[in-house]
Amino acid sequence: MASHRFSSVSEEEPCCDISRKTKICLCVFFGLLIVVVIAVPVGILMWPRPHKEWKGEGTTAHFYEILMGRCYTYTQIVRPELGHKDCQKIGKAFTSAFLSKDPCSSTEQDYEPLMELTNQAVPCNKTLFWSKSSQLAHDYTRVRQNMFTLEDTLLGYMADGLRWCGDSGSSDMNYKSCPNWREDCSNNSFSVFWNTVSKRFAEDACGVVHVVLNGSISNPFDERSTFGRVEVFNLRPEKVHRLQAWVMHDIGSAGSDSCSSSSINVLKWILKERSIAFSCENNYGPIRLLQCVKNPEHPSCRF
Ligand code: N1C
Repeated sequence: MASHRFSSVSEEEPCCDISRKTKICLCVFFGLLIVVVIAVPVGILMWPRPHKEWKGEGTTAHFYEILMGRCYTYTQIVRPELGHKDCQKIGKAFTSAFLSKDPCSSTEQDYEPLMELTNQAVPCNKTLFWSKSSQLAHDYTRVRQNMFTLEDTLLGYMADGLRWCGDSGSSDMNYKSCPNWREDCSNNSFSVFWNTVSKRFAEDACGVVHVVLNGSISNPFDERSTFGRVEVFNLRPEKVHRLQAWVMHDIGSAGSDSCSSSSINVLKWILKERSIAFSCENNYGPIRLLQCVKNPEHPSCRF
């Protein structure tokens, strides 16, 4: 009997050992299976995908910080009279307009919340447009502080000279490349922004409005420029009485008849059709003086 009991125990032990090992093996197996079936696909989905490559320069480094810094500088120092603007909200609305979105399918609606947070009245007779004459126009408003280019308003001031874009497959900005207007797509986040804010800037203008044009290039008025495509067509004839053009030649460049050139005639004609009066002056004195400050020795600057 004793020998029978002994032999039955010794027969069971190897059997129990095997089943414990088997259980451990099964646990490890199912554990691994869960990792493979769940964790790997989740990991793949969550893994940051490389941004698409575009032909244009990528988002400006420290874009958000620059935007915020400029917003506070403008509202606290440059134009404190503008009153309270919520820079945190403005910054969020700016980035929400393009982050996690296809940078080639940007729309005016994307920028609508940003536009609402940054509305700003420019006094009548004080709007200054420019085309291919950015430096000169801004030199002028720097000294004529009561005149405004778009970059002298909050939103233009914040965005001036920056580049930005996002990607539909990522919540980050693309710092490597952004779509170019010519080579990639026209509805890119950057161009749509300038079209949208330029449109509002023109719609809001009133009284006599001004434009600085570059008389040293073949077409001082370019119908494909933002000024020629967007701003001229969004002036409101019921409140804009006249457009005054100042066609400026670089110091030392030949020719002084730009106001009678064919491209300026096109501008005149478009405005006539829109019932807005037009006047034009070559080398407007006060702006000429600014050019001369930079070129005091030039013969044309000897008054
Ligand atoms: O295409 P443009 O000039 O005629 O645009 C200038 C015109 C101005 O009157 C502004 O109100 O349109 C507005 N505007 C800007 O304020 C602006 N700041 C920076 C348009 N574009 C602006 N930028 C960038 O310069 C933007 O990248 C755009 O494509 C250029 C346009 O410059 P431009 O051809 O000399």
